[in-house]
Amino acid sequence: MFAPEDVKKALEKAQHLVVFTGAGVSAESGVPTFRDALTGLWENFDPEALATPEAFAENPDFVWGWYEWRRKLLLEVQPNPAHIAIAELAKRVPKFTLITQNVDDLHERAGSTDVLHLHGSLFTPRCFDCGRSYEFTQAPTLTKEQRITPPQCEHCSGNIRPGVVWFGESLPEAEFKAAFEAVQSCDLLLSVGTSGMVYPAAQLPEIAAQNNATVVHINPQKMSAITRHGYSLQGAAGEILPLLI
Ligand code: BV8
Ligand code: ZN
Repeated sequence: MFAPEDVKKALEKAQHLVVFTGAGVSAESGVPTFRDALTGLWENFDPEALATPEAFAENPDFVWGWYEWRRKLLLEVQPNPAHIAIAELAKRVPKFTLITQNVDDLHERAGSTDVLHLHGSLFTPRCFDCGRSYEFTQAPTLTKEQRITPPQCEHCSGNIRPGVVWFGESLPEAEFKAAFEAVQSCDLLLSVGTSGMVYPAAQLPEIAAQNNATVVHINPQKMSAITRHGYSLQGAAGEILPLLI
């Protein structure tokens, strides 16, 4: 049985630590995981159908409403002890890389810097047509789940879209390249709160294992049984990660 003590030993020796996170690291802050974010208006929708350029082109108000709903939820929550422990871990090792699938800003609000957002962010909207970036002028106004007409681009009056990576869209090149290089050279990788279902991000812990890094999954579920590599530290990130500091 792999214990926090074993990770602490590995941390003391680590030259390059990679922390790879998913929705589970934000769960204890009250941020619904990707599938749980489908409430009310969006309840009966499959995320892979909603989080696509096609869905936005077809139904911009419906999709924009969903993202404004998630942005509103984020403004009401705080980073949790897992985010704070990860920011602290960065100071304890010679080389550190933080890779996330999350589109929230809780790692940054906990003090982490240079976070590699593989799937974009809810805070970097841009024009769907000309790609120019857009600055939010106000907090989301919606009081309940509702359709909202996206703002218009001041350059080409195209619809403004969320700055996230939708299914079928390629990941941001620089971030993916940096993440790929990091997992190939790290000696310890902590995979925190991810079900490892979405590709190509889900490959990263595997590549680290193939490069002889020690891989530890921190998740209430026994992930090593699912990924067939690495160790499992079963439990909530907000309870386990502070034990490593
Ligand atoms: C692309 C942004 C190609 C949007 C997201 C290979 C095989 C099969 C399919 C594919 C493949 N390659 C590509 C695909 C298609 C697709 C894909 O992977 N589909 C899956 C569903 C089968 N991938 C893509 O489309 C990608 N693009 O491939 O482009 C291409 C190439 C060239 C040119 C053009 C195109 C793009 C994928 C990105 C999609 N965008 N997010 C938004 O947020 O709205 S994905 C989104 O879902 C998140 O970012 C995240 O990645 C994923 C959710 O997963 P998790 O974060 O792991 O969360 P989940 O809820 O699943 O699990 C939570 C876990 O936490 C659980 O394990 C739970 O036990 C645990 N937990 C709960 N509480 C806690 C906890 N753990 C710790 N502590 C707790 N307290
Ligand atoms: Zn435009």
